[in-house]
Amino acid sequence: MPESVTAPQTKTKTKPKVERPKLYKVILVNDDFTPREFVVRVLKAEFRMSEDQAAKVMMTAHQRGVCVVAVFTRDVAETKATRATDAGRAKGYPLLFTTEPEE
Ligand code: TYC
Repeated sequence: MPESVTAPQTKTKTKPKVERPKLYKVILVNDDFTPREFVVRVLKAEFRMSEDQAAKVMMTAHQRGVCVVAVFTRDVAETKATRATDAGRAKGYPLLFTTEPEE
């Protein structure tokens, strides 16, 4: 077959085989007992935030009740939320991180 002759195209579009994984928000919940500096320390350690980023997220939760920390796949979001919550519990603080699916 000459190079210019090609077989007829029978399929125009193929459904992508991979789907984007659903994403989950990690949410920081305010409380009246956990020290501000401790919240900032946990945000920096578990979510690799700068001092400035962590302070802003902490203050947003402090003033509004909750703040979205970051968005991850489900496993990563749940693991980080659990680790961050456990860091507070280890010090006797009621610090709470929850997860919630993105719309
Ligand atoms: N409200 C706490 C205080 O005044 C600080 C704090 C901020 C705690 C955010 C939790 O998610 C939180 N010491």
